[in-house]
Amino acid sequence: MNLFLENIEKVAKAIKPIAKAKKVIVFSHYDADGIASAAIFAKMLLRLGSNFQIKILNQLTKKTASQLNFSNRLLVFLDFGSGQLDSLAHLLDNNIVLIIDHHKPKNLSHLNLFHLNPHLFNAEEASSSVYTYYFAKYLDVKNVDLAYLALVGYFGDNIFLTTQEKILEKVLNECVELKQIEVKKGLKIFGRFSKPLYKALAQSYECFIPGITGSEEASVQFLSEIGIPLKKRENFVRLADLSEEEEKILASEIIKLRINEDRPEDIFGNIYLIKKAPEELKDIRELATLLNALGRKQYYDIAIKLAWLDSKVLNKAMQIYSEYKKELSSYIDFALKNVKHMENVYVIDAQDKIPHYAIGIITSILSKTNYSDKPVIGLANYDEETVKVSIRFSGNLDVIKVLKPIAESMDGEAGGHSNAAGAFIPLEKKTNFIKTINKAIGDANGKGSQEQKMVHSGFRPSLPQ
Ligand SMILES: [Mn+2]
Repeated sequence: MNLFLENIEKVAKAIKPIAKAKKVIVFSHYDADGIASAAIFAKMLLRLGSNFQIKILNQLTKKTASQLNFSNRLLVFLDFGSGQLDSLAHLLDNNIVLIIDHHKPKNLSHLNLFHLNPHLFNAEEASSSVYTYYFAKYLDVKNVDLAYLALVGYFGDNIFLTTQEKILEKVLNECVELKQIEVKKGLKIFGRFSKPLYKALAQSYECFIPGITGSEEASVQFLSEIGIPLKKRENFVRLADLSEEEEKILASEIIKLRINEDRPEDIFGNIYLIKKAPEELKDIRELATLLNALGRKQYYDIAIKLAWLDSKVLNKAMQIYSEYKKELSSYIDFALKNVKHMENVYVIDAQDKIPHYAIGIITSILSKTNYSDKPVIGLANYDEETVKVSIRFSGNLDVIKVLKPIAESMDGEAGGHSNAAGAFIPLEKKTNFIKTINKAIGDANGKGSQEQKMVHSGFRPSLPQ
């Protein structure tokens, strides 16, 4: 067993009596990984009979962290905390602090600190939900029924979708052995159970289908050309209704259309289905998407119950999700009309026209469609004096390396990964920030070789799933 997992086990055994004896406050991030992690941890604490509270935050900023005021508690930070450790230091003398996170950590040791982060153990990076699952399992083996949630968080943090870590294989094998997950080969298109196929194809934003994504008419036409019926017995056909043979035909026709994409065959692959989930939640990626939407709309209770596959909250969750998608659609329109073409970057300065919780998603969408040849930077008001910044680029440039020093030199803070990062900067520095980062990216491109990505022109992106 690897060193990091051994350490998770040790810490879980040490925390168990503390979680029973002390009041526990769990802080977690509002995205699918954070919510999946919180759902695992909460169920574990319920079973332990702990006295606890869950607090989901859209971000653990330095300011929020330094203002936390507790004593004699077990304070738990899931999916954040590692990067804000210096701002949490004041809590360490009078509390026990547990952090389970996978973002770049600050280094600090203290007798009362239990810090579980793969970077500290040279372990491969997965999602917080994966490590939280192993923590819960080592604390009490009956928590293995939560294994599927490790995967939900993993697929929610979709920056990992293309990597194949051993830890993913391990957790996946457990899920299959425990009969929680069924793995099938199929089209990785969102809405297998929940949408008419023609709509699912038109909205297949994650796996782009040239000529189809973005147009329901083109999608209907395409299906008729390849002989897949639009309706069966008066009902619109869903992907779930196709025979294996039909799905294969559909897949090979789609791959033909995608021949100029980076990896045309990527649209066909493993589909992970949660066996005991109601139909709408069966596909792990769909559940992750729902959790993400619920978190962003601040329906945290519903999100956690949904993660536990509680079908009583299903209708409400679907209703919130459809409202959320409508909102996103209007934000996409705004972004497309207002994107500024700068020398080395695209900029969407949304101010209060796009909420801070959506700016990252909108920036991602633009960067994966018409605007993939340069980094896309989105900015939205966070509070009266702070701006949230998102940067996305899948080309050959480590965006966090460029973003972090600039944000920090302007009294801001930054975090994230090489192709997706975010920052908070003071509002008054915004103009200067845009100028500085445009120049810095130009300088960075000059040094390294820059890979030009294909640009899809004249394409109107459809909604993210
Ligand atoms: Mn995460």
